[in-house]
Amino acid sequence: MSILGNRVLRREDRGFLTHGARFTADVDDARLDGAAWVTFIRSSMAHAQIAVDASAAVGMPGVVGVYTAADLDGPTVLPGVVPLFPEPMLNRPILATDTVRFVGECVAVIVAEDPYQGADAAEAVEVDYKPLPVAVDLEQAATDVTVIHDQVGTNLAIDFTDLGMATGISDDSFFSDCEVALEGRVVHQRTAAAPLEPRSTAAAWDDDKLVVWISNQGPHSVRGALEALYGDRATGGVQVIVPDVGGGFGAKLAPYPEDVLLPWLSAMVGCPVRWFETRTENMLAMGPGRAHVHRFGIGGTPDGSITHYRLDVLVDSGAYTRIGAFLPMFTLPMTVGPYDIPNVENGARAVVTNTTPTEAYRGAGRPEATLTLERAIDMFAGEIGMDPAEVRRRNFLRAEDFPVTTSVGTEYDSGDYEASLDLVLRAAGYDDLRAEQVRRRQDGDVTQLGIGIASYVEVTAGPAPGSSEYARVEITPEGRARIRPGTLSHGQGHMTTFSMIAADRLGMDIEDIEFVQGDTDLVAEGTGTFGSRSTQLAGSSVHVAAGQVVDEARRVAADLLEANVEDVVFDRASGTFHVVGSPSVARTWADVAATGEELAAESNETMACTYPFGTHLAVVEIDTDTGAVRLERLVACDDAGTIINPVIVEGQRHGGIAQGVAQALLEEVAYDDEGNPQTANFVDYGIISMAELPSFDLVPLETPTPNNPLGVKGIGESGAVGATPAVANAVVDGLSHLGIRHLDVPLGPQRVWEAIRAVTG
Ligand code: MCN
Repeated sequence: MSILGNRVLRREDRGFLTHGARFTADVDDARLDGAAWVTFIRSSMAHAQIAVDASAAVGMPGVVGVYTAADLDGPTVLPGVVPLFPEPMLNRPILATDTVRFVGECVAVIVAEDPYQGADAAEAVEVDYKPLPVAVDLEQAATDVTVIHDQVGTNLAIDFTDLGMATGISDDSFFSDCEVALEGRVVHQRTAAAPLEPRSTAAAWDDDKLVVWISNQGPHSVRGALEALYGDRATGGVQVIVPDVGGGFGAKLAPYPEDVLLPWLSAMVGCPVRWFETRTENMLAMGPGRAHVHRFGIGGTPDGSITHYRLDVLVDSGAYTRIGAFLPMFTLPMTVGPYDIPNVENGARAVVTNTTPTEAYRGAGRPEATLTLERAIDMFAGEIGMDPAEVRRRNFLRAEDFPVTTSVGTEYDSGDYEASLDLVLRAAGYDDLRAEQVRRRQDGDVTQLGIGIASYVEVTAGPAPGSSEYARVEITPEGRARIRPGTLSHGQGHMTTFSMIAADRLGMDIEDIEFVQGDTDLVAEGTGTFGSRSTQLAGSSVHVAAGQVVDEARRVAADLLEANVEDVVFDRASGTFHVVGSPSVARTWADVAATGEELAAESNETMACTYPFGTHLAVVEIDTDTGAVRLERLVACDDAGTIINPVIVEGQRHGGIAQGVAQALLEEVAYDDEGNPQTANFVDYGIISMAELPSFDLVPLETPTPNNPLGVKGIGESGAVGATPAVANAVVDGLSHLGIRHLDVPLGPQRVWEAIRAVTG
């Protein structure tokens, strides 16, 4: 019987629970002996001309190097991060030269014998600021009132319509055929990835070889960036090692200026160097996510049919174009979500502001498409006086029509959206919830009940049409197996699930599978972990390569059995090879391996992306006296195709839902009008905890995809896609009898209380 689908506990947790994790800052490697510590000096102003005088730091106790942009004779600008696009004009300087454009931008760097000496010397660096006008608000910045990059002359960094990735936005006549039409604006606030392990990097030159340790989601991508910057000097090659990682959530994807400067610093001071950031540095300088403002229009008929939809996206790039600026490439293809809406138009623009450059954050473009669409559907339902569940049901793409190409040209693989809605409504007891809501309204209860539904479809292993990921499978001399995927598990449990995939194919116990990742000298190729791509791409490559290894082993076994290879079968249940009909005379993996023949295979096949979907239902209680919202229930159905390991999938859903709820109720990276961060630590930033969350009800559904041999879709981000709109819809629903039609997230008590006061006086 196959191990796939079994509730196997995470193999990696044994180590974490006994000796603990070994993060980059814990690395104990002889190549880092005698390492000096790096401290960055950061801008305290959002937009200013600067003059840096670091001379007072030179010669301070323990200080071995003091550098400003003027000293750099190595790399000065961070390379572009999204190869799909032309090299952007607004790449970030590694150290600011004459202008700073956000609080937290690096202006100078100290290398010292210990971090405390580095902190003291940093105090001695003088930065003279001549303030410039700031552009913090995204919509204002889009009007070019204050231009941030003089050499470009506009804050518009990318127009996705010009790139042919959007239809463009027409005029109001677009909705002229609609009996019912309404429009709205939805703010997607900036949220921090806030991994428990902040960023950390170390670098050493081992003769002509550059070795870098980094807390990151894709060692090979980092190696590529470092080769581009240091290839001439690193004639012995570049090795990137990623030890245990305490969360990334998308923000540790591309290397940052701090990371890529370390090799240069190491060469300058002549010893290895290490860096790790404080929580405040992390909140200032690691890119946040979301940061969209959308305008939408929706139109249809009073009987609930939606015929027209418009989505106009503005995304905040922050001061330079990093991954966040490009994420509409995932928002636009998901414009119509799970619905059959024939007339659609969309547009997207990325705009620079005097804030920290934005990055990917769990969901990266798809939660944004979903929140706007699901708010629009609820507002449409309110306008025509129809139950929001019914409006969704009437407009879903039908299960029998898959595979289906949507009106924006996205090719969905498999799905049954109505099934996910029905399962959730049943599990939640929807009719009873509505009855209870009516009762509380009639009784004038202070605590009102809100019920919110969100249906979604998202894309994993995107962007379309598809991509590939490397994996190698090899048999060890003892007859066990070793797998080397090009992805990087940083909390997702790949050691367990990928071992299950290999064990299933090789007929071995998962304890016989050795898992190797995170070292470019040990794994030949790779792209990394993001976009919930790992299982469908690297997992499938493990599956394919393991199948090839079995075929090779059959040939070797045939020699041992003195039989024709066509007559030899592999029995996966026992993990042995035998001649057809003679199972008693069998050869084991150990027998085959003992011949000394190399048994190994690699796979890196391109596979189409997949489209996981689901429905979330949130129940909230709203204290109408104080505006406090409490999430009482969250019922979620998240389809991820065939499930490899339900325990891990449930864990991924829990984590994603928690972060989705956080966006709906709590978390926001905030700036004042001058661009000063207001949330630079975990006291001011309302990071979600167990105290704010109920136990979630997870409803299973498996709709295998035809797009890869395992039938799997991604699950890593689904929770974050579905939960935010479900909770947001629940809060507005709970206040709709007061005449409230829309509220922007995060729905903290003050915002909710003010909204109630505005309508009740
Ligand atoms: N899985 C499964 N069956 C499926 C799909 C997935 O058993 N049908 C399992 C996988 O084998 C894997 C896990 O679920 O162990 C997640 O797989 P997948 O959906 O392929 O996603 P990735 O492994 O590519 O992870 C990326 C995704 C993203 S994009 C973010 S952001 C995110 C996330 O995963 N960041 C995380 N989950 C995180 N979890 C932790 N603990 N920390 C982060 O930083």
